Formats: sequence, C-alpha cells, structure tokens
Amino acid sequence: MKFAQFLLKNGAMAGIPKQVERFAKFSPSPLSMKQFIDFGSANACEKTSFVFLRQELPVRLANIMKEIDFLPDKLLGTPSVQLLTSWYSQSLLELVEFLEQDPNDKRVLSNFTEALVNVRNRHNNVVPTMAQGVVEYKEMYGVDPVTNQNVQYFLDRFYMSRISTRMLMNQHTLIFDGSASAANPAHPKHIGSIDPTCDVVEVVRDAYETAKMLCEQYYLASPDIDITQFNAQHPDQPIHLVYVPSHLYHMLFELFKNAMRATVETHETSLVMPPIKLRVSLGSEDLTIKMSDRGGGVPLRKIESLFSYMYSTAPAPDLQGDNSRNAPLAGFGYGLPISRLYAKYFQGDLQLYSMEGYGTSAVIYLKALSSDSVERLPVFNKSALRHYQSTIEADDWCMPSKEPKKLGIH
Ligand code: P4A
Repeated sequence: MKFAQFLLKNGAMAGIPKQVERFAKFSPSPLSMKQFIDFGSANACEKTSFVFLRQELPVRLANIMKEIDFLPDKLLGTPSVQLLTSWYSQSLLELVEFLEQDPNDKRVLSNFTEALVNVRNRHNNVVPTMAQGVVEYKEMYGVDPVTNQNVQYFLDRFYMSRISTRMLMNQHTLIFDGSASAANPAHPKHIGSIDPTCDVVEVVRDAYETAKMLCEQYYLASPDIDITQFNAQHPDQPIHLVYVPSHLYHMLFELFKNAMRATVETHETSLVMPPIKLRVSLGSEDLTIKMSDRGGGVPLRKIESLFSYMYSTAPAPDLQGDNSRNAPLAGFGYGLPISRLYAKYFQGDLQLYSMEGYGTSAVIYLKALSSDSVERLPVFNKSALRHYQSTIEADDWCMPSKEPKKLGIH
C-alpha cells in the first residue's frame, strides 16, 4: 500500500480524533497480578472482563495515540509511523463499537473475542515497523543527543503501552476462548499467560539452552552455566513466583545472547571459557536474578547506548559483511530496552553493571509478592506533554573543553 492510500484510509476514518479525545480523558487503570488471576479463576466471568476491556482498551490506546500526535513532524511523517497510526485508529474504532452492545448476548461476547484476535494480529509488527520509522528518520536527519532522548522517552512509553494492551488481550482470549476448554492442556495451572507457581530456574535453563544452541551454531563453542539459588524465605526450596513465564524468558534469553557473545568473542583463542554465573535470590520484597559473565565488559560511557532505541537501530542486518556471523546472536537491536520494559511492567527493573576489562553483570529485579506486582502504565497528562514541548536549552553541567586554558600553574 502506498503512503497516499494510508492518508485516504485515515481520511475515511472520520471521528477518530473525537474518539481519541473522548477516551484519552480517562487514565488507564493498572491491574495487579491478583486481579489478573481473579479474572481467570473458577468464578471467572467473561461478562465482567468484557465490560472492563471494552472501556479500558480504548482508554489505553487513546492515551498513547495522544502522545503519537505530539511526536515531531519529522518522525510522525515517516511512512512507517503513518502506517502504525492507521492501525491504532482502526483498532480504536473496532473496539468502541462494543460500548453500545449488550453484555448478556452470547454472540456479542464471542464477536468481542474475535475482534481482540484481529486487533492483536493487526499490531503484530508494530516493533519492526516503528524501528523502520526510526531508521527512516536517522537516514534523513541523523542523530543528536536531544532527539535520542525524546525518542527514548516516547518509545519506552509506547512499547510499555503495547506490552500492557497485549497482556489484556491475551488474558481475555486465552481464558474465554470460545472452545469450552479454556485451560491450556500443556499447563493446566496457568491462568492465561500467568503461571501462579513460575519456577524461575526452569525458565533460566530453558532460555540458556536455546541461546546455547544459537551460540554453538555460529561460534562452534559456548560457555557453561553455573546456577545457585538463595531462598531466604524457604531455605533450600526452589524459587517460585507469580509471573508471566514468557516475559521472564524474553529477558533471560536476551541477556544470555549478550553474555555468550561477549564471552565467546573474548575467549576465542583460549582453551578455557569461563562459565556464565547465575544467582537467583528470594527476599521478602525482591526476587533478584543476576547473570555474570567474563566477556570483557563494556565501558560505562557505552552502557546507556545499549538501551538506546535510536543508537541501537540499524537497517536490517547486512549478511554480506564481516560481522555476518554475529547477526543471529545480535538480535535487531531492541533486545535490551524491551527486556527492561518487561521487567518494569510489573514494577521490577533490569540493570547492567559492567567492569571494562573483566565482564558484565546483568540484574533482573522482580517483585517477590504478587500484591506488589501491579502494571506500570504510561498516562498522557500535562507532565507527559511537557516532555514533548520542551525546547532545547543549554546543559546545566559544564562541557569538558578540548583545549584547557593555560592556567600558569606549574
Ligand atoms: N562486553 N560485554 C557485553 C558486550 C561486550 C555485554 C556486548 C562486548 C555488547 C553488545 C552486545 C552484546 C554484548 C554482556 C552482557 C550484557 C550486555 C553486554 O547483558 O557481556 O550486543 C548489542
């Protein structure tokens, strides 16, 4: 489809700005793990979930659409971002339809589930499409620290919003799937995508094995793993938590790929390869996972750029070049920032501590208690707006000058 056709299509979607204004007036309502579990337990009520989602999904979409609107024209105008905007508009319209429909009508409920599947599929390629938009911007205008900062602010909020809406849609479609067997046969105890007794070390091993396979495919070698658990709550028992295993897997897989790549590349010529160390600890408040490698580390100056959407987006990998064999382990650049969003989504975090010349430790912090695991959601308000309307001012810290003034001190 050509750019002009998107514009036409958008033009046909009259009433979009009105609906965005209508729903952006509400703040999103963050759900707790407990609420997610309640929606999916024995007394699960499809009607309650439907009545909540037909309002909440438009609210979350409209809030982030307001922020898209305030993006600089140079980014908003790229064909990729225009395409994205048309998906959001279309999905908002389709969901708003259900507000005047009868929750007691079985057909309405099954149409809604179908609509959620459609919306979810429409948005499948949001991440690569947005990445393409950033590439298009970079090719036209280059990168500067101010733009990098603004794009970082927006994309962290945009992708967090997407993680949250997909979580809501997944829960509803998995739990109330038309075919009466709502339970997942492979994981009967799961509630939608949530495992109420998620075995952390099991997910660690899973992610390790997959990353190891990729690593051996391209380097013909891979580091071993060394796992230790510290369960301060129930000593010597395996560590469990209420969590979304696929989110945890995503973070760990990303960190393993980085740790393996760094380890193999710094030990290519030596016979011994230091193992990747994993420490999992459960305290009263935090569940902490620390992955340490001896892959040579990264200087502090470069750590922030590992999380930067703008600095880490490259055009689709060029498989001709000398670095072609790195491509499968390198991912396409958004691995770390999106992993950190998964950690933050339920009030956790992901941090990197590196010692240049030695290695890197990546730490995932999760909430140990499901009562503390509450969605962390962006809201469009005056304070968000300020971020998009900030003008460039001089930094309030001095720049190191290249040619120091001669002070006459000897
Ligand atoms: N040293 N340490 C890391 C990397 C290097 C590292 C690295 C050269 C840099 C970029 C990259 C992958 C690895 C690590 C663990 C981490 C992050 C970085 O979690 O050992 O791909 C973008």
